[in-house]
This record gives sequence, C-alpha cells and structure tokens, in this order.
Amino acid sequence: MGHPVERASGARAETELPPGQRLQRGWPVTHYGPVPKFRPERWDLQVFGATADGGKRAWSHEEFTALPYATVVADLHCVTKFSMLGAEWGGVPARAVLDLAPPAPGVTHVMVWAEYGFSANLRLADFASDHTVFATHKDGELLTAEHGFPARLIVPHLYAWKGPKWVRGVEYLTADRRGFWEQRGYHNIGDPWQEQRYTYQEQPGDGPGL
Ligand SMILES: Nc1nc2c(c(=O)[nH]1)N[C@H]1C(S)=C(S)[C@@H](COP(=O)(O)O)O[C@H]1N2
Ligand SMILES: [Mo]
Repeated sequence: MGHPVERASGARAETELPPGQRLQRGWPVTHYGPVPKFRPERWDLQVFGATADGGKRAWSHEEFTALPYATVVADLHCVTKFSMLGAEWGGVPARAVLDLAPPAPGVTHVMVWAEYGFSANLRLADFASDHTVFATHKDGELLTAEHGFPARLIVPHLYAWKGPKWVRGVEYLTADRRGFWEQRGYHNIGDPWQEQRYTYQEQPGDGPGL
C-alpha cells in the first residue's frame, strides 16, 4: 500500500526497553472482561463532550474506514512488564479525528471509551500526538477480535492500558477524570520511560483525586 512509515519518538531504539520491562515473544492477549462481538450495523465511533460546536459526531463503520489512514511503528508496553517491539500499526490518526471533530478551546483531556464501559483518560497532548492512532491493522493485517478489531487506540509513548481495544468513543474533557484502570490503582499518566505504573507514584498535579 506504500503508506509512509515513521518511527514513534516515544519508542526510541528498537532494542531499548523502558525500565523494568522484558521482551515478549509473540503477542499475548491481555484485557479485562470478554471479547465483544462486532456488529457492523450497530458500530460507530462517537466524539462527544466539549466539542467546538457543542454537537456530537459519529462515524459508521463504513465511514470510519474511509477516514485518513496512516501507519506508525511503535512498541507496546504492558504495565505487567512485558513489551512487544517494532509493530507497524495502521489506522486513523487521532489528529484526523481532532481535525474533523474539533474540541472546544477549554479542552485539556480526553476520555477514550471502549465496549463494555472500559475507558482510559489522556492529556489532550498525548491524544493529539502525531503517533497516536486508532489502529485497524498491525503489520499490514486486520486486527483480530482479541486484539481489538475493528479498532484500538495506540498511544506509543504510554503504557498499553492507555490504548483501549474495541474503541467506540472519544469524550472531550475540560477537567481530568480517571478512566477504568486509573481508578483502580494505575498511574494517571502512565509514561513507561518514567516507570509511572501505580497511583501511589503520582506526584502532585499528575492526576485528580481518587
Ligand atoms: N477495552 C480494553 N482495552 C484494553 C484493555 C482492556 O482491559 N480493555 N487492556 C489494555 C492493556 S492493560 C494492554 S497491555 C493491552 C493489551 O493488548 P493486546 O491484548 O493486544 O496485547 O490492551 C489494552 N487495551
Ligand atoms: Mo497491560
């Protein structure tokens, strides 16, 4: 397909692992709860909350697959300490979603929603990174159901729980709010290079109260 491949800045050298991580052979499946069944006629990706025009935006699956496509090479770091290096993720850049459904000026964070109410909060700058992508493909192949088909968020510079599989929505926030794992003991920011694994490691300003 000839899409440009660029190296994610958060990923650094391919042989370098964030502190405390080890390399994993293959690609394990890690998530909480069941794998949702994909029903194309019921699926949409919604943008809501503090949008610039106060309205909501929703793309059907057909519309979503027609949005801009880009690839990014990035590593996946699970907070349980395994890492997978050098995957090529293909999908819709988060930047494209921000351009098509702009946030209001006061937006500082986003909540990314997935099936069954799973969620992850991100600073707007993390979501708006050039490397953040709603991945539909890995290494040129469609994602499998267990790995998040039809779309999962990849935020290369943060721990993988910040990237919901089976993503369904983006909520623009004017104040930070904790997502699913951020309410359950994981760090509000989750930078693997700073080893921000757990809530107790948070510094003042890293997150809202529990
Ligand atoms: N919807 C959803 N997405 C999720 C999770 C989850 O529990 N639910 N777990 C996250 C975690 S902790 C990791 S490590 C990665 C694992 O992705 P993989 O199963 O494709 O390796 O998915 C992330 N996305
Ligand atoms: Mo994880």
